[in-house]
Order: sequence, then C-alpha cells, then structure tokens
Amino acid sequence: MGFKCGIIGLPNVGKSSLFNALVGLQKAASENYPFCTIEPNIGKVPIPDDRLVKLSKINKSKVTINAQMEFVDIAGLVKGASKGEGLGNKFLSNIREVDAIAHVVRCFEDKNVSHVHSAIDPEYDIEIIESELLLADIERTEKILEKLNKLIKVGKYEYKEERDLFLKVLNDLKSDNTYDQMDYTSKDLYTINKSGILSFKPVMYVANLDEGSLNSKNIYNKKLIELSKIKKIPLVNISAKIEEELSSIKDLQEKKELMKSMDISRSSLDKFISSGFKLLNLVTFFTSGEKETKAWTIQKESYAPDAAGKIHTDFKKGFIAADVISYDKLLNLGGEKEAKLSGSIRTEGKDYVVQDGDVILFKFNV
Ligand SMILES: Nc1nc2c(ncn2[C@@H]2O[C@H](COP(=O)(O)OP(=O)(O)O)[C@@H](O)[C@H]2O)c(=O)[nH]1
Ligand SMILES: [Mg+2]
Repeated sequence: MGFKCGIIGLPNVGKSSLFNALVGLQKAASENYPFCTIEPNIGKVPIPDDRLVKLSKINKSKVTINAQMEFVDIAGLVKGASKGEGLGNKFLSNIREVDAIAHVVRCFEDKNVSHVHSAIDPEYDIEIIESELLLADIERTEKILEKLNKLIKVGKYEYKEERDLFLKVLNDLKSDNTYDQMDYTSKDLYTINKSGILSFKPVMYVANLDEGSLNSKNIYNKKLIELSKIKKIPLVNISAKIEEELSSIKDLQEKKELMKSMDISRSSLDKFISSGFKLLNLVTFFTSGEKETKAWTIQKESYAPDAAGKIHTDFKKGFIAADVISYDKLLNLGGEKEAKLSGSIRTEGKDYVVQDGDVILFKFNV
C-alpha cells in the first residue's frame, strides 16, 4: 500500500511540470529501488529526512534507503467537471483514489501560456476547482443518504449513526465550504474519505511562481498567502519550471551553479514533498544496522505489530517484541553499541504505539 498525493488544478497551471520534476528525482533515486517501475502519471519519490542520513552514518550502514511517497498527475479539471465536462467524471474518480491533494495554483505570467479564463486570478481559480469538487460531493452525499435511508426503512437501524454523519456532511457541504474538520472525529473522517467524498481530503495549495518572483513575492502570491491563512490551508511556493530544469541536471556542480545564478539556495521540491507528507498524517520509524538504514512510514497511532508488518507479513504474524530507542536518544549516545551497553534500548510488546523517530529492531518467530 502506497500513500498517494494527487496533483490537481486548472489546465496550464504547471501540474505536469511539477510532476516531471518529481519524476526527475525518482529517476535519480531509482538505483536504490531496483523494483521501482515508472508509470506515466504516478511518480514514487524518496521522502527527504535528515535523521536518516545521520543514523546511517552513526551505524556505519552500507546502504541508506528513504521512505517513499507517490504522486499522481491528475489531468486538468475544468468548469463543469462535476457535470462530466472535459472528462470530468474520470478526473474526479482519479482524485477519489488519493489520500491527500496538492492543489496547484498559477501565479506566473507568461504570454505564451494561455490561461483557461484569460486572466490570472488565484482566488477565482481556486473557487472554480473547489466548487466543482463540492458539487460532485453534494450529489454523491445525496445518493449515499438515499441508500442509507432505504436500509433504515427496512429495519436496519444500525445504519442510523452513519446516516446522521452524512446528514451533517451534506449540511456542511451546502453551507459554502466553511466546515471545520475539527467537528469530525478521525473515525468520521475515515468513513467520509472512504466513501469517495473529495472536499474532506487533506489539501495544500501550491503556488507556481515566475522564475523571477520566487524570492520577491508577486501580487498573485500575496493574494494566495492571504487566502491560505483565512482558509487554514498550508501553502508551498515553487517554480515548477525551474524545478523541472533542475531535476533534469545530473551534474551536481552544474546544478549548483544554475541555482546560484538564479539566487536560490535550495530546491523547493523538498519542501513540497515534506508538506505533502505532513498532510498524510504519517509517522516515520527506522530500522538500522551495518547492512542498511531504512526509513518506513506508517499511519499515526499504529501498533508495533503493524509496523513490523510493513517490513514483512511474517514479522507481523510471528511478532514477539520490539526493541525500541528514539532517534534523538540514539544519536546522543553515539550509536547502537553504546545504546546497548548503557541499557537504553527498551523492549516493547504488541500494545506499543509506534512514535515518530523510533529506531526499532523487531523480534519474531517464523
Ligand atoms: N513561465 C513559466 N511557465 C511555466 C511555469 N510552469 C509551467 N509553465 C509552462 O506552462 C505550460 C503548461 O504547463 P504544464 O505543466 O503542462 O501545465 P498543466 O496543464 O497544469 O499540467 C508549459 O508550457 C510550461 O512550460 C512557470 O513557473 N513559469
Ligand atoms: Mg498536465
């Protein structure tokens, strides 16, 4: 199971440029992932993590392997998509499959690249996309309610709770997209997202900026910053075009020089990937030894056997215990040997909830 982040937005805003930049990273990393196939609209990219590098160094591992996340390039949504306009239904069903959404918003000017609504206007662009998702969701929720009501009518009262949940969802969808996710428990959100409702998925805005505006924010960007604050939606600034160019350059020196000439210190792709990762509500744990140091991801609040199952199903089936130490503690002590000698490694059982940054050695029976 992979964690997927879908890239959505109007046509010609830079989705594919961003996606190509991510695929560039994937190609660069693919020597570490011999089983990694490249699909046309799915990119698997390594999640950057400074801790992994340090951990690998301290334990003198031969190989270092990042956790991965999947990105999906979803073709442009247009006005009327919820009514099937421009292959709308197909695009909407692609969005249903993702765990989080990166909404790319055009903030660059370029006379050679047409804008579907002739003028660049982040607020209006966002409204179009969000209202298409909303309209599709209202229709879907009404259908779900119809089905649940039928079941209740024939005496299946156990569906009442779910019906009430979707009544609340419908009410929130209709009251102009101002619902507060805090009103819902994580179990509610799980049920809602599983039902194919789009508006409740975790989302971030991605401002695609001019080459020249990356450091000095332009008016479109300023507007978007304001909007993201009001809506409490995280925002990442990138220049998809620059990132696409940078990720295609293999020579590190050449890359550095190009970045210097454009006055950028760090690729914004890392920040984009990290933000996407945060949205997915995951934690990272590590396995580390002389052979390799590896980062793994798992849903927050997961138990130790589930973490073991990420590595191998046998690890979960035959789970006995987990030897655990936090990354910070291990690094402070100076390495695995020192941690063992000082008795700092805890043994945890099957009820242990894995914490972000845990370094774990699983014990199991096969
Ligand atoms: N000037 C400029 N052009 C860009 C930028 N990002 C994308 N483009 C161009 O805009 C056009 C559409 O980009 P694309 O990524 O295909 O958009 P999509 O339809 O959202 O997938 C392409 O010609 C890109 O080269 C940017 O930051 N600056
Ligand atoms: Mg495209």
